Amino acid sequence: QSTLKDRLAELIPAEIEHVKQIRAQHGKKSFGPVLVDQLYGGMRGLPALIWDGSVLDAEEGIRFRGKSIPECQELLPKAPGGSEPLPEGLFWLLVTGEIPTQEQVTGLSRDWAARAAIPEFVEEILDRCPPTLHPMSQFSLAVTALNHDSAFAKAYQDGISKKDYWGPTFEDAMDLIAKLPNIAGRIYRNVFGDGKLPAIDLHKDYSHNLATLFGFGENEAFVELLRLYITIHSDHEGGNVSAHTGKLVGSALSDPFLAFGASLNGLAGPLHGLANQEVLVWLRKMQEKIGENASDVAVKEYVWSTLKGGQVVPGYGHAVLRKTDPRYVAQREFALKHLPHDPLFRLVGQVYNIVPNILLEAGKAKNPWPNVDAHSGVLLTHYGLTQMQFYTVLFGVSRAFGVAAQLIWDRALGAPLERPKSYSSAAIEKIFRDH
Ligand code: NMX
Ligand code: MLT
Repeated sequence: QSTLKDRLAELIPAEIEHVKQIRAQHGKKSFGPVLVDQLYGGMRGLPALIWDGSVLDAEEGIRFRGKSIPECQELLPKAPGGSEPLPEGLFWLLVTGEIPTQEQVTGLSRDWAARAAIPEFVEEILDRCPPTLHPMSQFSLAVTALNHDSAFAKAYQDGISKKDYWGPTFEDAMDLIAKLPNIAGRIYRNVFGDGKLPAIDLHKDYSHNLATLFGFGENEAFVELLRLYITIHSDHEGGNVSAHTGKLVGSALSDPFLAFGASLNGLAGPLHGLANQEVLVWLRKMQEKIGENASDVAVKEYVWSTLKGGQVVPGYGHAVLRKTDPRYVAQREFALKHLPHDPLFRLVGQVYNIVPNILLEAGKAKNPWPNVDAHSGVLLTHYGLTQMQFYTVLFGVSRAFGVAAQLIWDRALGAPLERPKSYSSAAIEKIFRDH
């Protein structure tokens, strides 16, 4: 059975030829006009990036290497007795486009567990952070500091040839993913517990170890939730803020730790990954204001008051999606199976029946339907992970999978420095003055 690195080494030469052929055949073809509105409008819909791990369809949602979430749930290897996909398998799929065997997935679990230790100075950085520093800022600090031992940065200093970039990038990508549980676990225990961490078990899978570090390793349903959670949050094509930032920073040949540290800073924004925290804050405020088991009328009034206050309803809307996010659906199905009577889950269901109609009536949001963040916090809360300021860290652990996979391919395919053209408003007026 080949390892992931062996398999990549086999795939890379053919993919280099494949890309050459695409560029020879289609390289000079236009992808359609660019509207001035797109320059001012956050580049919505502008085709600008290559991203192989996943593609997002506005109606259908995400497909990882062509596979929908239900297909991944069916096809990817599971833990013994489990029914959710192991994120190890999803990473193999993102990197190679192939479904791995159980043995290959176990190999990745072992490899990541063996690489999981973080340097002592990174532990000290985290231990010195005030508990009032947001967990995402701590996370980004620690990931950036891992650059100290980057194989890519060292190889570059030693004069590595361009054609060999992918090897040390692969090693850094694997180290990055492997070390995130110890970083996330340490932040969680420092901020919300007594700072003491159990050791990684070299024979357990990634999600089991992550759950153990948080103190929930004995709860098999929670471990299953983490497997699903990491899988569905891993990748959402290339244009979202965290993925695009990682690719952009990586294009300067900053190593994967620097690149993904930058991704995390983008994920920490409330319109992106922080929305999972914001949803819980918003639901709790709603409960304080109108009580638990509130009527539909009271919930409607609360939603309108949010909009009238000039705020967004967190967890709703999307820059690309125009239907309910299949990641929301996957989490809803998990909840229906494992926690159908949870009161907060019932509130999320009530909100789902109410918010889209209000957003439609308000008439601004292009997509009134829920996104992934509308559901994730409720599931974590159910199992006792109630500290909402921590939720985006879990999104960050997951997003490393997608960004790392693309960074490996970018270096393998010799992706150039990203440097699009910008214009001033004065320049745009000048260009179109005579038209
Ligand atoms: N609540 C209230 N207003 C909204 C919402 C919402 N959930 N979604 C969009 N709008 C508004 C938006 O603020 C904008 O208003 P204005 O014209 O005054 O600037 C208008 O509707 C048009 O926005 P869209 O073109 O529909 O959305 P856009 O592509 O600009 O932004 C989001 C997408 C996701 C940033 C936006 O829908 C939003 O702010 N949602 C709430 C925050 C959220 O859930 N973010 C998480 C996204 C998923 N993730 O994990 O990253
Ligand atoms: C994501 O998972 O990155 C979010 O849904 C945001 C996006 O795709 O733009």
